[in-house]
Amino acid sequence: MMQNPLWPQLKAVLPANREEFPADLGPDVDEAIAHCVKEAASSMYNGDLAQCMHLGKVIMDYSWEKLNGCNWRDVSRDWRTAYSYGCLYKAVGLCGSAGVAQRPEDEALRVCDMALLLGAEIINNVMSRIISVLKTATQSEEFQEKSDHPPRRLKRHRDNQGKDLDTGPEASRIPEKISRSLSPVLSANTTVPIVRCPSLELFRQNYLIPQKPVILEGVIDHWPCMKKWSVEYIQQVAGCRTVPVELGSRYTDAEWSQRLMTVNEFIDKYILDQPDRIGYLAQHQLFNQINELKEDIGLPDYCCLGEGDEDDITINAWFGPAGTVSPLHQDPQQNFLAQIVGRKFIRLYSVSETKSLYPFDTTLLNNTSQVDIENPDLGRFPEFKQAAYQECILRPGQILFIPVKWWHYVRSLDISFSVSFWWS
Ligand SMILES: O=C(O)CCC(=O)C(=O)O
Repeated sequence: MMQNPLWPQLKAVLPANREEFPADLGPDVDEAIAHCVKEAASSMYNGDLAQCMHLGKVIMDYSWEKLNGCNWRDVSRDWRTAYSYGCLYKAVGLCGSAGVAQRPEDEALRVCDMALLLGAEIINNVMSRIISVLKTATQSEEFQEKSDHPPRRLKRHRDNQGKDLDTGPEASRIPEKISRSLSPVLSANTTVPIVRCPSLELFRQNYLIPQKPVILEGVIDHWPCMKKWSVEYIQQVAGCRTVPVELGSRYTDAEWSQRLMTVNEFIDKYILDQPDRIGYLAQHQLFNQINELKEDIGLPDYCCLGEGDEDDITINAWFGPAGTVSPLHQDPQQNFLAQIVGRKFIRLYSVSETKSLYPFDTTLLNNTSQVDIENPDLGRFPEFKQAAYQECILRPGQILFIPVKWWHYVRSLDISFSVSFWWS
């Protein structure tokens, strides 16, 4: 088989020779698969990339069964390592041999993302280095294609003077005009207080210790995401990446599901077209997967008041159209919910109100309320109307502090991108 010009670039990010390429697996992996992992490594270094790809597929398929055969928390790390090796061989095989597919880099990128999503880290994060090579290749091809076919843009939205509201990177920053969701009217005595740049000590004394919600302003203005993030920018840095997307308006609905798709597909189908069905990129791993986005954010300084290490902070991405809903639920850590693009309506209830919020009684959903808080069925949930709450419209540049286990309901009013930090 002829070689693809990408092969030398991929080779450059791999260990220099077979001896330096570990291909070692832990004891949980069957001997036959452990043998395939070594064989594929030899094929790769001998330049037999067709065999490398074939073995990669076998390893991926076999370990896939192991990854899906039990609860995720019981899956052995050894099998996740095997899966990553399978992905590496398949990706290298796809791109190393000419003529396997028209744009083998696209499929190779998808395979590498699967390794980042489900596999374990191998060879000092080699999958991310392979992704960088593939991305550079796809971007130069896309550049070529775009010169022939101009890219799809956001639908035109004009103000009442007929001026375009959606040109350039400001497109997703004029959400009031394009909102398809109604903004509720809030009463002054239930709104969450707003404080500008409090000192660490003031935040600790007035909000963290007494566990009181507060909106912090002026704290993330310097993060690059505040200037850079727009739908176009996300397409540019992450469009070709595969991510899990939640489909359906809320995870408590029977028809709610998850699907893997590229960020471009998500944006085309759920952000630009704004169909009746909601798609939500609500992702715990997005920032580990897409480094360019991680570099645009920081950590709120107040996280240092927690007892855990920085590495223990979980950073989540929440990207979706107007109308995404996270039903009323509680989480076991403190949360800073930072709003980067668009606005969100948020309602909060303290832990002491739990009884009036009627949590589901299944183990999986016992942190989620059965009440649809914007349209409560008071016949079924009569005590709900007594529950005291606070609420707010969270705007770009603001961070909402949600104390541990406080119940929160979130509905986006615009195309919205938020980042939450769970810390203890
Ligand atoms: O923004 C959302 O939709 C949900 C955020 C949330 O639940 C969280 O950060 O814990």
